[in-house]
Amino acid sequence: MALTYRTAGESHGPALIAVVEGLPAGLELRREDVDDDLARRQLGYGRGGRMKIETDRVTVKSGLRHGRTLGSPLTMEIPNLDFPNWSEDRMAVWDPADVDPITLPRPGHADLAGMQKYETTDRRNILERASARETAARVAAGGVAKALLRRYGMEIRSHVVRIGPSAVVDGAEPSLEDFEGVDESPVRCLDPEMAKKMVAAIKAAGQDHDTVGGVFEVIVFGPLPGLGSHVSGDRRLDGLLGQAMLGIQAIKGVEIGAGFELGRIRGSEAHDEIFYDDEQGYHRRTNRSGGLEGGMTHGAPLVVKAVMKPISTLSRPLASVDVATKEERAAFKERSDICAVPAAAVIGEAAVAFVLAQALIEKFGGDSIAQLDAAIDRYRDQLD
Ligand code: EPS
Repeated sequence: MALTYRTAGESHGPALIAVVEGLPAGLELRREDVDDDLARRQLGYGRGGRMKIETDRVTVKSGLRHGRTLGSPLTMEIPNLDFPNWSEDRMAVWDPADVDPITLPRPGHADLAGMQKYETTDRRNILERASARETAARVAAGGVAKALLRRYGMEIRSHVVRIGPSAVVDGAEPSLEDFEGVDESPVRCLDPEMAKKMVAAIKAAGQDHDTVGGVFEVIVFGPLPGLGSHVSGDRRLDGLLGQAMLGIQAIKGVEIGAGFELGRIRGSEAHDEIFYDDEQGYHRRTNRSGGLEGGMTHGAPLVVKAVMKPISTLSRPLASVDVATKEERAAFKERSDICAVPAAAVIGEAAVAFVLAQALIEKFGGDSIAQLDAAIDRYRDQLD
């Protein structure tokens, strides 16, 4: 059984839901495995008013008993605490309500293409699902994936490396210990001086009624070698990670390891030479491959970067066209964030975690956690 997840839920509907299927029975889960990441997703300098309304926590509806998975679909629900403010009219579930349609699409959002595709002149029918609020459910699924990976020594961290013009200088790859205080940084940046500049960039964008994007990096420490496969393009982990990252709202580019820089340097500088000693086994002194060769993990940390475009809801809106009248008018204003890159980094962790957990289950299978443990132990012995 492959490991999969599906989310459901609208931004201002009753709740967000994640259904995770294909987990082995007997995996121990703690509330914090999921709720701590949900809380981390809500943080970051530059978030809007909504985060003051919500306190994202899951209620488990199926698949868990006495803190252990049953092997059945795991359903997690995150209520939208804002829903009661919308349930009477704009987001009433059953009763028709007399609400004016929003006919002004925002440039950069799913609005216009969604209205054309799904045949509606009310932008709300599109934006409610396109909203990045949905990522709360993905983070819940990612929290479960992380708990599974942690059991086998894989730890996932993230940090923000650019907000608008302010970027950390490319230096040594951070170690696991370097991430200790990253959640205390208002922008989840490892360099406190750069964090101040990033905060200033967000503040300046806000003062200009504008928004700002950035770049974050996700690192997996201790990946088991041999996850993914070279044998078909759609099984290469690079491609699967790219899909998962680019499937996050507002993500426009992904790099693995040295990424686009590899187009500038020569082969002799681009690859990670292979060494061996009794203590470390096979190892590398560099990690330009970002832990992946031939679409497979090779044991070095997995390093994935992604760029998030500036949020497309502007409080000084860009030009648009009213779909009801075809008149040129400014796009609709909506409550939003100035910058959500620190939150996107947490969502990126979840995306990477789920892909890696899928590759783990694909390789080792097992209906129970004991069967999975045994298969991984055998593999480790074989590697030794
Ligand atoms: C978000 C909730 C949303 C937005 C944001 C992310 O809440 P609301 O629309 O009620 O303010 O803050 O969504 C978007 C950036 C977007 O474009 O829709 C969240 O929970 O992360």
